[in-house]
Amino acid sequence: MKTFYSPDHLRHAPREEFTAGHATPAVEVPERAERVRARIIERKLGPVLPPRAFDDAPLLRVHNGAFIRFLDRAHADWTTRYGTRAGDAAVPSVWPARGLRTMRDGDIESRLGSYTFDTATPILKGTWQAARSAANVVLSAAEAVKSGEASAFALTRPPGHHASADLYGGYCYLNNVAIAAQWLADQGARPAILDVDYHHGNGTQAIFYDSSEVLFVSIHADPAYAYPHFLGFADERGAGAGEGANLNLPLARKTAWDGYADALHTAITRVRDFGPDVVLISLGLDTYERDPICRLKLTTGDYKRMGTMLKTLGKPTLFVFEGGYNLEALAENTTNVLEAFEDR
Ligand code: OKP
Ligand code: ZN
Repeated sequence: MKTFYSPDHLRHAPREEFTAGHATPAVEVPERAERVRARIIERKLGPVLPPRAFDDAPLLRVHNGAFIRFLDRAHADWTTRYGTRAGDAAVPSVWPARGLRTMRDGDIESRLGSYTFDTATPILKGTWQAARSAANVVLSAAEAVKSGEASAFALTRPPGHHASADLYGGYCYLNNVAIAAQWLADQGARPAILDVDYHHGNGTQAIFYDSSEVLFVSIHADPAYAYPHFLGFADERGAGAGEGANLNLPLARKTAWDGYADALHTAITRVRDFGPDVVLISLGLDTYERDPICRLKLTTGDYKRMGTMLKTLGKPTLFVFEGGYNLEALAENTTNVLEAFEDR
């Protein structure tokens, strides 16, 4: 299997995030992708290839143009406003909640508050370059699958599935999997997205909620107790033409493989019924039993079982890297899923 990877992700190196009102060490760190890349090479899973440069058109099919310009300029605007006294990370402290006015062309504070929904997603000097290169990575991997590869892995960082057309958050800036799915649909394909990250892919869901062209299925910790808290419930089934093309399968705390496999079976059945000609997997490994920020109970061996089950779909498959924060186990868990797709 070909892996696509850009070292530009190293430019996005958060040091801390705000959790429950205090600063905690960041978990979405460069070492994540570096460990996975090293393990892919060790296990001889296939070549690790640089992306080619795509223009902005595929990004603009999914994201709002003003949002993209904002992301590109936000850190410079923050530095102009505050110099270094506010630290390197642009993070808002106020939001246009109910009754307040969204200000997408206001000053930097107004724009940060209008374009994000949490305090966990800092904009650093190199964030835009990293996110923009991740879009090239996922598009290059989509192009490989489109040209006949049975599968490909986009080793994207930062992740993407929490970002919607004009909102970033949850460590995500551009929605990598959505950009690839829309690009594939624009090439005439019929894509289905299956999101197995611990967290609901609220951004991906929102982007395709009204669409019957792209199926979105997500297995995740119930938002009644887990991030992103405000989307991902079972009654969200799509709207308008997209009615029925969205399926959420929320899980109880501490669900282990047996319960997980039931949901995965339901998800796979729905994907198969949709009749896709390409499947995109939002591959988060934070369902792992010793993930530092999550509460499901999958084991390292369970990721082989997951890969084997996904392979039964028998479709060209694009894996897109999302979450997973246990640095000791992340690379093994990731390659366990991917290796099930290798015929050897
Ligand atoms: C990104 B991905 C929770 C603080 C915020 C953000 C989690 C983002 C997960 N107390 N946590 O889906 O793995
Ligand atoms: Zn996650």
